[in-house]
Amino acid sequence: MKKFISLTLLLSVAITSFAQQKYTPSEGNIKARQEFADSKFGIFLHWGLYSIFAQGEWYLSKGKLSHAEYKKSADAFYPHRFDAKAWVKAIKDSGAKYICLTSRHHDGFSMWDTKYSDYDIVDATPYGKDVLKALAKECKKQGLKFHLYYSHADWGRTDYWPSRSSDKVTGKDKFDGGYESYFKFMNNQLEELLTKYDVDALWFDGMWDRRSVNWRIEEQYAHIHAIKPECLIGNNHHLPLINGEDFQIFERDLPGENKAGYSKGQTVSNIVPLETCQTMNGMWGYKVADQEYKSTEYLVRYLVSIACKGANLLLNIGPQPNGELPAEALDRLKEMGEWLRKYGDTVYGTTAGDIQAQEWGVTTRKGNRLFVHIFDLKEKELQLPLSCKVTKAYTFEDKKDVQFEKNENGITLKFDTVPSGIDYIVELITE
Ligand code: FHN
Repeated sequence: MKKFISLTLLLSVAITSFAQQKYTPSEGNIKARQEFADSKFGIFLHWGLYSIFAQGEWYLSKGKLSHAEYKKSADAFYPHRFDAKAWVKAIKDSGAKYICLTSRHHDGFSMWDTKYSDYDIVDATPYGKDVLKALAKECKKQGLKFHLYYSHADWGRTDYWPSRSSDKVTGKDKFDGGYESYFKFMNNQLEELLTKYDVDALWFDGMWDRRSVNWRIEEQYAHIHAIKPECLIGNNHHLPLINGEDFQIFERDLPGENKAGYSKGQTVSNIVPLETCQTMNGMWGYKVADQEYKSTEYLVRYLVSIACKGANLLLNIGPQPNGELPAEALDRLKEMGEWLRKYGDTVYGTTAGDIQAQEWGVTTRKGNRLFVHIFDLKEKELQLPLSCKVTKAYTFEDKKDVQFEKNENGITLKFDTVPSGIDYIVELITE
């Protein structure tokens, strides 16, 4: 008890002085950032109570449901086919280097045995097992990093502010004005996640739900870093980077773009690693009607295009309520893995390419090696606007020389036949 009090005291002293200062990442954190940036590919898993309804993770709010009724579904949550070992193996074989699991989404249901609520997978379901614990253990065993999604928004708690999304939910008591207790609840849960499950990164979401309030976010970040300095913090708030964050998130968009509409005003950081999250079909949580899975060809090209921006892809799967990953998702994981085993050297550990996305494709760089990824070329020649000197060019696949001609705009690659395939890669050695 004494030990606990002094740890809490130490933490709060550290946090109070930390919160006002500009955040300086620890050595371990900087190392973790680099490993994260090099890893380039992770799998996102939106899995929770909402999976049961098979209507996506927003069903409680979009369906204008009663929270009290929705909660009852916990008594039917029995993912008897869940196999942490098989999930992690399939994900590892896809070439992904980390997973990010929704520990608690906006519906407020916790996927671990939290002592701060009974609305969790162990206490409220007949399944009664801690899936987060099983996944954390398997990730460690199979060598994947373990990231956790954590929602700042909560559509059920009475100490969470009224908001556009939570107001649609019926059957719950009114806001009791007690954000202090919600803040404490979140910090307690986060402390639990960090100490019990040895999390490598925390992925926040939901701050966009109420822009006008004081989330005390830097204080929360300081609390996390005081517990585990090397834990990376990212926040999908759709805003520019906030002091204390270790990586920057873009939703359904490449850094610098705003096609999906979430990234308006999100200036791209040149200090921290970047990550784009995207769905494999159209929805984050499992939705029975959504079979619009993106093709492997599209996903490979998307991954490479994100790498060209110097960023990671966090590719989402919505596991089924029975605990299985959908067969369509497993197929894509397998095929992406086959591609990455052959060509991963041109993706992992790379930095942004010298030439940004063109109609024909993209580029990635690793030291003095520049990879030209050709997705779609109609001719046997390709003009590359480069300012660096190219000393050699060959096909990545079989190391056959590719003829090239220097000119005032860079070089022109000359092929015997028009390049084809998912991604025809030419490696250039540059000075
Ligand atoms: O509302 C969530 C949504 O359900 C999902 O979790 C995505 C993932 O990036 N983020 C939020 C919307 O910005």
